[in-house]
Amino acid sequence: MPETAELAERFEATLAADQRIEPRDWMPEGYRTTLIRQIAQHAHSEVIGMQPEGNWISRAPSLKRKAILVAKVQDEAGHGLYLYSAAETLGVSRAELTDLLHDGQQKYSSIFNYPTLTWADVGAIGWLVDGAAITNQIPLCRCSYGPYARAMVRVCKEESFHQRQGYEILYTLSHGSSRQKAMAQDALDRWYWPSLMMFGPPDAESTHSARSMAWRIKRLSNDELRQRFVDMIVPQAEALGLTLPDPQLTWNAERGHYDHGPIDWEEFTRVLRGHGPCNAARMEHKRRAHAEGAWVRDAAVAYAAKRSVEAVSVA
Ligand code: FAQ
Repeated sequence: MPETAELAERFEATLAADQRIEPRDWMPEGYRTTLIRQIAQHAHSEVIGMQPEGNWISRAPSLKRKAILVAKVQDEAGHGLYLYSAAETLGVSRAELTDLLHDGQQKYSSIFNYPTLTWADVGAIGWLVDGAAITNQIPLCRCSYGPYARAMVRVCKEESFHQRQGYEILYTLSHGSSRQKAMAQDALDRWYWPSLMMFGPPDAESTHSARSMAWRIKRLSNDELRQRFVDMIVPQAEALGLTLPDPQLTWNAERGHYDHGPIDWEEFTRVLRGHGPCNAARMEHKRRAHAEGAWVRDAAVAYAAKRSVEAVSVA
């Protein structure tokens, strides 16, 4: 059995060669716990993220829109499952992670604490929230931890469909009647700044970035990703004929990027502390749905036990 120092050397050499760490490989405890924290938070976000859009399934304006939205919301559930499975390879169960979320010891993304007031919000979520999610997740396809990186490949493909459907909803509204266009603009006004907050605090205040980047979990910093996102959506907003609600947004020819105005980090902190517009409602709904689903989990466990007894008696 190799000594810890030798195992640590192998771990660092694997990272330096840009190869993947796999579940059976030795890894430092901090690497494991950082991954569990990030993957669990990501999984919880996908699951809680079903609520704002789920709110519109029964009110989607046509059967086609309803079918698309149902498929999208189901995709988010699937993403949650891939991510819980990736976390399980690190030695923690989905049930444990769910308990940690319910106890308030783990988080989900700040963005899902905002309400969906109109149909245009479904478009804004698809365009901006899925757009931000893809911007963040494409580099995660090169994350050093194999199961997380591989889960991201499929998730990104699905998110890109989600982003297009959101953009298409907003495009239709913004090219419709003046009331529809105003509804699209109102949704953009409310979702723009929270979507910039999704990338996390500024680099100088990001507690985990330096370590996570050294371990090649994160490939780009919070601010780099936020910048990519802003640069991507400015021309898209122009094509929609909508205005991003930031009077300070200007092209900086020297940097080759858009400069944006200040983000309200106090609002971000408030939301993270549980005081956003929907934190309490989201968690209340999640805990209730989990309790109401207990009989399904019990039935699945009983069925699996019965099948394993039958398998033993046949053998
Ligand atoms: N919300 O040191 P950093 C989606 C926390 S998926 C809440 O910079 P890190 C799909 C952070 O945990 C959206 N908390 O942290 C979808 C830490 O707290 P702690 C989710 C946040 O991890 C679309 C503290 O602040 N995506 O939308 C947030 O290095 C539509 C310090 O921050 C992912 O989770 C936040 N926004 O970087 C579903 C992607 N930002 O633990 C349905 C994977 C930061 O020390 C509908 N995650 N915090 O108490 C990541 O890439 C990273 O975890 C970051 C944060 C970039 C989010």
